[in-house]
Order: sequence, then structure tokens, then C-alpha cells
Amino acid sequence: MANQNLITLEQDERIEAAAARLSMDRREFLQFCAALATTLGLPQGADAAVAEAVATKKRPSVIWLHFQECTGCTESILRAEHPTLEKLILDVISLDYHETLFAAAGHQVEAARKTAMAENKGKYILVVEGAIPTKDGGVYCKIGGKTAIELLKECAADAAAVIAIGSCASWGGMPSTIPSIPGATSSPTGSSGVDKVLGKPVVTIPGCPPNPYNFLSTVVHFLTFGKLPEVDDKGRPKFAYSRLIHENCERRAHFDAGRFAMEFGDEGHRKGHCLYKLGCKGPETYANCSVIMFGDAGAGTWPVACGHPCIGCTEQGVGFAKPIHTVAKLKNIEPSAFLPRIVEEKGVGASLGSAAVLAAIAGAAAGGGAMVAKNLGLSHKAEALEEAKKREEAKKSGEKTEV
Ligand code: FSX
Ligand code: SF4
Ligand code: F3S
Repeated sequence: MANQNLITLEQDERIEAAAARLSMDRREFLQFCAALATTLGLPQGADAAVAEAVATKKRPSVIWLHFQECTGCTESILRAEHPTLEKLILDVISLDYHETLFAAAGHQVEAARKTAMAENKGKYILVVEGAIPTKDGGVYCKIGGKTAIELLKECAADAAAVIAIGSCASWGGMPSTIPSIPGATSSPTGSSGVDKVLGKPVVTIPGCPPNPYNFLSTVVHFLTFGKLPEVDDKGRPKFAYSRLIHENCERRAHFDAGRFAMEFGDEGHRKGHCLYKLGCKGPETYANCSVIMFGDAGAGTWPVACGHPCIGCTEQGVGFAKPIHTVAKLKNIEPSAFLPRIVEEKGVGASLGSAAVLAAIAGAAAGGGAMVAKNLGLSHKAEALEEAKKREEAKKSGEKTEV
């Protein structure tokens, strides 16, 4: 059913002006705001509030700090494609300090940060990209003569909200990897997350790089309701990080049916089968990559769709901690509610769907899990049988040639 509020807004001059700023037509702008409201899990009617806020509210001042990182978070925001997501982000916020994007340098840029902080005292959003080195008094990262620890504390003191963007800022990410040398208990520079250094929880948007859409949605929530969205126990907005990748993965039916890629480039891999046995961490990683994808460039723009296992980059203790090719812990075996049901092509055993029904009848919830385990083993068997069959056929055709 059409949303009356949005239809009313379509005639609004403020909406027209906002759409023009973004080189969109009014309808595109409203559709985009409606999509943002849906991503945020807001109730019907909230899309109009989002559109009004984006079109009319004063852009919050954002101070963006860079510490130990690769600048991928910033890059992912700037590379956001159609419909000009990066334009929208830069239209929604007033980016008053950002070392990578500033043309100015040295004292000028320091002055810009101090002015923005003074003018927006208690109102600005502090965004932190990169981990904070804490070893040896923080000497491993200094900007303008100050350590990352000092800068972070100074800028956080008068911020209305602090957002740690990327896995590095969220918990230390890649720089916090402990080297595999005897006796090592921390990374060489003691890289840490923003919350540890500030001693208080902050909103985190992990991912290496994080999805720019999740950042935009978080800021739009702040703009519309004056507060940050609800978060989980790791500070991640629930609208984006409450589901396992495995729950909404396009390869899920293959997992449930026991069809796996066993090696990069093998038949299973070429056919788009499940990447679990190549080390996909989707079953223990909470993120919405499979649903919103990256770059807004259409289907297939997320790791698993490109043929690479998820490495769990949004999940502390998984990304950069577990070796890429170790198999993931299965956290939830419930099949997806909206992806196609399992189709058994190879006849390698009962599907998870039927297993779940059987389990329900028997009152044994573990039944589904047992069937998954059975399928995980069966795929090895199926692969081995297939290989043997191929060898047999090759042998036969060889014999024929000789005759
Ligand atoms: Fe890089 Fe950002 Fe990874 Fe870290 O994203 S993409 S290393 S999360 O801080 O720049
Ligand atoms: Fe998708 Fe990975 Fe789960 Fe397989 S294991 S269904 S590739 S998320
Ligand atoms: Fe990262 Fe996995 Fe998504 S590697 S980008 S959490 S699919």
C-alpha cells in the first residue's frame, strides 16, 4: 500500500531542494530514504521522518580521526556508487576534520579541528578510524605531536557521540593480530579499540572495510531521532549486525544440501556451491553483507558471491584471529526464512528442511544438526565417488583410443 506521508512529502519544496543537491529526482530521493528506514528496521511511516530529517535538519559536525589503519574505511565510503551514496553521506554530515580528505595541512588543519570542536561543543560526532597503539605510552602513532591516545581522549571529551568505524577502531582489528612467535601475547604496538582506551562503550561499525551504508544509516538515525541506534553487547547497531551471514547467504541451500566447494576452482566452486569447507566464517559472523552488499553496484558484490569465503571481518575473535581456512563454528542451523528451499540434486541425504520436520516430530531439536553433520561428511564421500567415476571414465576412453 502506498505510504501517504511519503506521497505528501513528494510535493514538498524542501524535498525537491534536497534531491537537487544530490542530483536525484524527488522520487529517487524519497525511495532512498524509505530504503534507509527499512534498513534501520523502523516502523511504517518512519520513512517520512527520515526523509524530512535528511532534507531539513542541520548537518551534524563530524570530526574524523585516523590512527592505525589502511584508510579502507574512508575509501569504502568514497567509492560508494550509485545513487551517489558518498554524496549523500557528505550531504548528511558536515565533515569538519578529516586528515585524508583535507586539502590543508599542518597547523591549518589542527586549527580547523579545534575550531570545529569549540563551535560544536557537546554536539559533534566523533568518528574514529583505525586502532590505537597503547604500548610504550602510545609512541607508535603520533599526529601533530600528540599520541593517538591523547588525541582520542581530547576529541571524545566534548563529543555528543563516538562512533568507531571499521574493525581496527572497534577492537583493534588487523593491527591487533598477535604474531605467531613464542611468548607473544599482544600485537607489537598493543593495538586497541576505542572503547578500551576511553574506558566506556561506543557504537562500533566493524568490517574491514565496513559497509558505508551501515555508517550512513547510523548517522541518519542520529539525525532523525537525536540518538544513536540500539546496539548489541559489542556496540554494533542491531539493525545491521543481529543476523549471521549464514542465515541470509545465497549459497545457503547448497550448505543445507551438503554441496560444497572443496578446493578453489574445483567443480563445486565453479558451480557456486557453499564455501564452508574452504573456511567460510559466515556461520559465526554477524553482519548484513549478504543482504545489502557493497558499492551498490548490483548482485554479487560481497565476498561470498565473488567466490571467496567470508573471513569474519566484522567479528572479534574470528576475523584476523582464526586462520582463513579453518572451518567455522556453526552457531545456528535454522534455514533462512526467505531464501529458496533446498533442492536435492545429488541425492546425498535428506535436506535440512526435511530433517528439521523430522526433528520436530521426534521432539529432538538436535536432529537437524545431526543431518547437517551427516551432509558435511557426505559431501566428502560424494566428491570422492565423483572423482573415482571420472577416473573410471577417463580410463575407459583411454582404452577405446588405444583400440
Ligand atoms: Fe583498513 Fe579502516 Fe580495515 Fe581497519 O577499515 S579496511 S585496516 S578495518 O580501519 O582502513
Ligand atoms: Fe554461505 Fe558461507 Fe554459510 Fe556457505 S558457509 S552458506 S558460503 S555463509
Ligand atoms: Fe567481512 Fe565476511 Fe562481510 S569477510 S565483508 S563479514 S562477508
